[in-house]
Amino acid sequence: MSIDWTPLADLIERHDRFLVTTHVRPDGDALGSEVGMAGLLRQRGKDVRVVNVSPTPPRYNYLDEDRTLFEHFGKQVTPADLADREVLVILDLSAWNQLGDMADYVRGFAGPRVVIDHHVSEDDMRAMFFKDTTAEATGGLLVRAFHSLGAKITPEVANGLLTAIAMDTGWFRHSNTTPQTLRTVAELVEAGAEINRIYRLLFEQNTLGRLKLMGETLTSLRTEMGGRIAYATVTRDDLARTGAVPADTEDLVDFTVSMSGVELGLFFIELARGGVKVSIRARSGVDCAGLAARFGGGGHHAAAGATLNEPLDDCVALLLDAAREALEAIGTQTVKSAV
Ligand SMILES: [Mn+2]
Repeated sequence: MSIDWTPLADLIERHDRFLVTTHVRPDGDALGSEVGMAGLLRQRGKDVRVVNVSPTPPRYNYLDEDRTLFEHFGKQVTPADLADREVLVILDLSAWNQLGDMADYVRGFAGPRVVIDHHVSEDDMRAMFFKDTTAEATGGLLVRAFHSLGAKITPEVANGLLTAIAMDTGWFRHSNTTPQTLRTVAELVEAGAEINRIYRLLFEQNTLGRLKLMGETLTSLRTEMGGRIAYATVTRDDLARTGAVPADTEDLVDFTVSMSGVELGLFFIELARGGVKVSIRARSGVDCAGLAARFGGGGHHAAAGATLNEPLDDCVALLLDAAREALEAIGTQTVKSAV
C-alpha cells in the first residue's frame, strides 16, 4: 500500500510547534519512530516535544542519551505545559485505548492531529491517517516519509528507525520481514545505524532479575489442546520475588510460540495497578487481533494483546475458552506455519 505524504508535508510547512506521542508501554517501534519523527521535524526547523504517557523502559535509554527527548505526561508535563502545541503527531497506534491516561488530552487537542501507524485496529480518531497495515513497523513508514519529504536520515535517526524495525520484526525473523524490510535496514546502516551496538544494548543487558523471571515464566508454561496452545503467567509475586521490573516481561511471550507444534501462545501479566495484560501470538491461521478484540484489545493478525480486569485465574480461563474456539474454527493443522 503506498501512502501519499503530501498532506503531511503541507502540514509541516504551515506549522511550527509539534507534539509527538505514542502508545502506553512503548516498545522499540514506538520510541524509535519518535526519534525519527523528531529528527525529521527538527531538520525542518520545527519546535518538537515528545511526550509519552508511560516512562521509557531503561533498555531504550540509548535512544535518548542525554535524557532530553522523551518526556513523561502527567509527571513532568501537564496539559497546561503543552498549550502552545499546534500539531499532534501520534505514532504506532490507531485506537483510543492505546493512549491510556493521555486519551482525554488527545481528544481535547484543538489543532490538527496526525496518525502514522501500521496496526489493523482503527478507531475514528478525527485525524489525518498515514497508514499501511502491511508495513512491518511504523519505523518503516517513517523511512518512506523521509524519502517523500526529501529529508536526510542522520545517524541518530538511523539508530532510532533501525531499532523500530528490528524490534517489530523480532530482529528480522518474523513473517513480516520482507525483502523491502532488509533493503530499508541496509539503507539505515549505510546512514550510520550501529546495528551491532544496538543488538548488544537491547539483548545483552539482562539483569539477574529478568533472567530469573524468564525461569519463572518457563516454569509456569502449560499446554492445552494436545500442545496446540501454550500459555504462561507472571504474577506480581513473581516480579517481587525475582527482583524483576514490569518492563522485564517484554518479549517473554515468545517462549510460548517457540515450542514445537504450538499454534497459539498466550502470556498473562498481573499488572501492578490491578488487571491482567494478555499477549497473544499465533503461528497458525488464528487472527490474534480478532481474539484480542473480544476482550477490548487489538493488534495485528499474528500478534495482539488486551487488558482485562478479572483476577488472573479467570483471565486464563476466559482466554483459553476463546482460544480453543478459535483453533477449533480453523480445524487441525498438520504443519506449523507462520502467518
Ligand atoms: Mn509497531
